[in-house]
Amino acid sequence: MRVTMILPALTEATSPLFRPIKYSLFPPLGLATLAAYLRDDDEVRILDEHVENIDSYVADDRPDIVVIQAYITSARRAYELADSYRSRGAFVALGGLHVTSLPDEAATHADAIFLGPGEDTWPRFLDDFRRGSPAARYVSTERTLAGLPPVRRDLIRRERYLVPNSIVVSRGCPHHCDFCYKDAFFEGGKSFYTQLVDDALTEIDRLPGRHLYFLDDHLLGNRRFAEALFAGMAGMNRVWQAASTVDALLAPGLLEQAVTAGMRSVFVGFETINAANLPGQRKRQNINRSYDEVAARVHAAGAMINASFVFGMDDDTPDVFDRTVDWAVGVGLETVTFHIMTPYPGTALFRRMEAAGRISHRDWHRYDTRQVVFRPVGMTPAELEDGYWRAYRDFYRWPAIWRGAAGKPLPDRLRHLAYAGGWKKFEPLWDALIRSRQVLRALPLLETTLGLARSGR
Ligand code: B12
Repeated sequence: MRVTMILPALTEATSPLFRPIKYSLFPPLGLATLAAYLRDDDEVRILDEHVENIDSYVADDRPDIVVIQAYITSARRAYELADSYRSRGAFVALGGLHVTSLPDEAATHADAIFLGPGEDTWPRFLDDFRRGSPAARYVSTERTLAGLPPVRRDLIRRERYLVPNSIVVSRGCPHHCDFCYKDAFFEGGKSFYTQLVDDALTEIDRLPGRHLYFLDDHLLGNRRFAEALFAGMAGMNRVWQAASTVDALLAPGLLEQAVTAGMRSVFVGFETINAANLPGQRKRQNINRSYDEVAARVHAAGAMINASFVFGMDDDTPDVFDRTVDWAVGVGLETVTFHIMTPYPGTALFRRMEAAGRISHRDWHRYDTRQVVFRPVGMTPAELEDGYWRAYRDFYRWPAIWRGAAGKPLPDRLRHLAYAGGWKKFEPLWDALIRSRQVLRALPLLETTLGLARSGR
């Protein structure tokens, strides 16, 4: 059987918003996870449109099944590919976050749609398909990561990514924030579950090189699991980055164990510096937590912070941009990711906005967190969009980068400058390397810079 698996581009490579470094950071693992359920004699290929032009391959491709993973901003492209494959007689299987949020929309472009994670539904479908009786809709209900077949990393074009060792050892998150897709995606079963620690360690052990990139929504979400994982990783000489919430980082001891196990940077969902926004967004894990303390603790432990902020919540007014940047620079955050609040279909936030008549349109490809797609309360859409871009510019200005780095011990100051400066200021250099397909040459360069910056510790 011939199977083609496609991850369509979230933002077309021809768009001025396409940033090669962002899309080439690490390989996503959804399709390689599903490919593991195929047989040895099946012929399979994974195409990631963020890192390769797939048009000429697709034009001549005649698989038995095409699997397409759709995110909200890639849905339009996903449907275009699906329609084209269907017209050529391939069986089209569509899944992913957007398909789960809007199954009826997706179903018009597919022979079978998949709701939720695929570890239970995909093997069931494969059996049905081989028997000649596939269903039109599969809904995930059984949630476990025990005994998964190993991710088909051999199908990933490692040389196309900056950190080729992405890994995911859990699914979902224990929290239920209003704006998050997760509750819809995991409906009908567990919404947070982990691998067995030994399986996770075995997978880590199999990965070559030193750098890992954990894709988990919240690696520190189950304390017992995280502690056992970090204990097992302690002697492995790995360096890695992961995502966590503020409450987990404040929990005594856990952060330090993560750093001992090699965590060098943590993505933190601060989301808003307006405490009044938090209850409305059900961001309970942030309520009454000191963000200053989180920053101080992570830095004292020796790790860097990549902070996430969302602008446009109902208590935000036009001063939120300057206040956020000022705080972020003041506490020395190394990198930040700003988002404009975006009500994804299927979320509680979307339902609330829709009921209030505040959704501006349903052009899903514009739901990319860089454009305002709803009617904000405390400012105009133009103020929100301008403020978002200004916040990025202000955070990554050299005087702000210097101010953020000042006051840190020398090795950390150098590392701060390398990261904050390296990420944004030298982006054209990274992009040139990536476009010339020299991604793997960029990594040692980065490692040398950071290695030097760490050598004082
Ligand atoms: C990789 C990644 C990216 C990459 C994507 C590039 C790329 N090449 O894919 C990058 C870094 C570019 C990125 C960007 C963004 N991302 Co992102 N990203 C991820 C991340 C960390 C990992 C994805 C992954 O590999 N997961 C592990 C695999 C195993 O899970 P999976 O992909 O979901 O696959 C399973 C199922 O979906 C299902 N499935 C999927 N397809 C199919 C098909 C079939 C047929 C079947 C049967 C099953 C199936 O089966 C798989 C196995 O269970 C996720 C977080 C996460 N933990 O998933 C966020 C995540 C997807 N990103 C998110 C967001 C918000 C963004 C941004 C909008 C952020 C921003 N403002 O910059 C941008 C998108 C910009 C844009 N233009 O739209 C959100 C999405 C929310 C939503 N409702 O869509 C997530 C969930 C993070 C989060 N917790 O908020 N992202």
